[in-house]
Amino acid sequence: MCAAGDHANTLHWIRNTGDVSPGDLVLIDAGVETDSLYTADVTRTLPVDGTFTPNQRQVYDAVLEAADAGIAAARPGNKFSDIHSASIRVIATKLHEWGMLPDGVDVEATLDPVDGQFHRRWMVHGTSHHLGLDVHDCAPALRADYLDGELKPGMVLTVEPGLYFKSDDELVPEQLRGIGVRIEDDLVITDDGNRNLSGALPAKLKQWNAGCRPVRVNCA
Ligand SMILES: [Mn+2]
Repeated sequence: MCAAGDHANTLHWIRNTGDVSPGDLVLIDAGVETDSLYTADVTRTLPVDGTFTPNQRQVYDAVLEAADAGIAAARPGNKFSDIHSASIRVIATKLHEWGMLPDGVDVEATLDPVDGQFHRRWMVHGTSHHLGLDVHDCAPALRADYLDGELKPGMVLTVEPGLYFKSDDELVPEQLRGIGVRIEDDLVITDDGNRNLSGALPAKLKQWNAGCRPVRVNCA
């Protein structure tokens, strides 16, 4: 899926249409299925003309921080849902800093599963899904086995927080409207943490500065 500008705020812009204009971001969510039938999908969000505006950078850095927090929580012994909890806490904290939560609602209040969840307006999906023979592998599994299931070495899953500020959303500060960002990596859980299978795809400026470039993947 490829979406530029405000189209990135539609979760699955499967029309893959629209102008790619200087000054906009382009969001590319790329999935593959190999000859073995195993699947994967990764997402990167890039500035079309090579440079983030300060507002785009603000949103991108928030999503990147949420991704790092989710990746840090992806280790054996944690629950699958701990990844989402870690990422969504960062998202909620940023939205609170930016004054986007209702008056009197702090981070803990919005994270309350029953009376909160105001932040979900701008990240309406979960942070992770398993990868396997289905790109959303085992998604219909019972909560006890999936969300509440324990992470174990060999499991492969995504971490993909995002923030989506539609151009006509009047609850979003005007300067942030029209910006949509998602960063998605694929991890394998190891004995002592995880290995980022898509880490060679730069998500951070320092990776570019260090000369890191996307690698060619041979699926044969
Ligand atoms: Mn995905």
